[in-house]
Order: sequence, then structure tokens, then C-alpha cells
Amino acid sequence: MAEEVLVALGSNLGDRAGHLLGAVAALSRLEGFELGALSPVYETEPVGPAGQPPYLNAVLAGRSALPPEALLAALLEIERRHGRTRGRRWGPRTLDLDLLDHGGLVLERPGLTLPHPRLHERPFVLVPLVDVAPRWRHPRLGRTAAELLRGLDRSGVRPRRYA
Ligand code: A4P
Ligand code: MG
Repeated sequence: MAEEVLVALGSNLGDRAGHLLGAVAALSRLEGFELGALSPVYETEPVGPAGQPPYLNAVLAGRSALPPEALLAALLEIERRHGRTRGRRWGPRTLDLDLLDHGGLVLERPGLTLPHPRLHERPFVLVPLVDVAPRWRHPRLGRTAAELLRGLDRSGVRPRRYA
């Protein structure tokens, strides 16, 4: 049975929008995955080591017949095809795909923690999460993304405007 899943997308190197859209296209072709809503793309100040370029971030909702480990393996493979190399923790990257939630599962295994362990403290994840899943609740904390955002500084997360 397919589960509702949420995937966070981030890029701060190269053709950032191209990497995000390439990931969405790759997921649309993934057997056992059905594309749902895609949030707007936000330009966000980097969290982590100083001196990195700004990120583009978005969140994608979908349904997955793949178990969480298999979906994560597919996400890592898509990252790899987009030239992702693993350097510094939280360092710059062409494409970062994080599995935020998989059907409300709570688990901690080597290589996979669900829900994503840092999502509740990151405005660059929570702002687009409100867009695609306003009724979603954090499986451990029981709060919606909008509730989790209260008290966090979201000034570093800006919708891209071209006017
Ligand atoms: N892993 C475990 N659980 C998960 C999960 N739920 N989803 C493991 C995805 N991966 C999960 O990740 C390291 C390992 O985490 C993976 O191999 C997987 O087995 P990684 O992507 O190689 O390392 P990372 O991304 O450098 O570290 P980490 O801790 O995942 O960083 P984050 O939390 O992803 O943060 N600032 C802005 N503005 N926007 C961003 O998108 N991203 C980061 C990275 C830092 N600063 C940012 C942004
Ligand atoms: Mg990651």
C-alpha cells in the first residue's frame, strides 16, 4: 500500500533550479512513486558553515509504494547523478534530497532516521512544508509545520520574486 511521503529538496551550487527540477523529473519516473504537490521555490540563507552561496529549497509531496529504505536509496542515487559529492557536513551541494516523513513512521536506524531529525527546527524546510501539507503533523511532536514555525526566525527564507 502506498504511503504519503514528504521530500525536501535543496541546492546551492551550479544550476540550482535545474537540479531541483531534475530531481522532481527523476522522481516522476521512479517506479512505485507518485508525484503530488510541489511547493514554491524559496531562496534561503545557508544554515551551517559560513561563506556558502544561498540555497534554493522546496518540498515535494508524493505517495510511495517503496519502503523507506528503498526510497532513500533512490533519493541518494538521484543526488549522485546530479553531481553530488559529499564534502564537509552541511557544506555546499548541487542537490540534497531529504526524506522528511514516510507515512508517519518513527524510526531510528543506521542511515535512516524518520521523521528527519532536524526538520522541526529549520525554517527552510517548514515554510515550503506549510505550502504542500498544511494539515500534516510531525509524527513525534504532534504539531503542524505552521505550529513548529512559531518562534523560529524565518527572515532567511524568501519566495523568489521577479517583479
Ligand atoms: N539519513 C538519515 N536519515 C535521513 C533522512 N530522513 N533523509 C542519512 C535523508 N537522509 C537521511 O546525509 C547524510 C546521511 O543522512 C545520508 O547518507 C543518509 O543515510 P547527507 O545528505 O550526506 O549529509 P548532509 O546533508 O551534509 O548532512 P545532513 O545532516 O543530512 O544535513 P542536512 O540536515 O540535510 O542539512 N541551509 C539552507 N538554507 N538550506 C539547506 O537545504 N541544507 C543543509 C544540509 C545545511 N544548510 C542548509 C541546507
Ligand atoms: Mg541530506
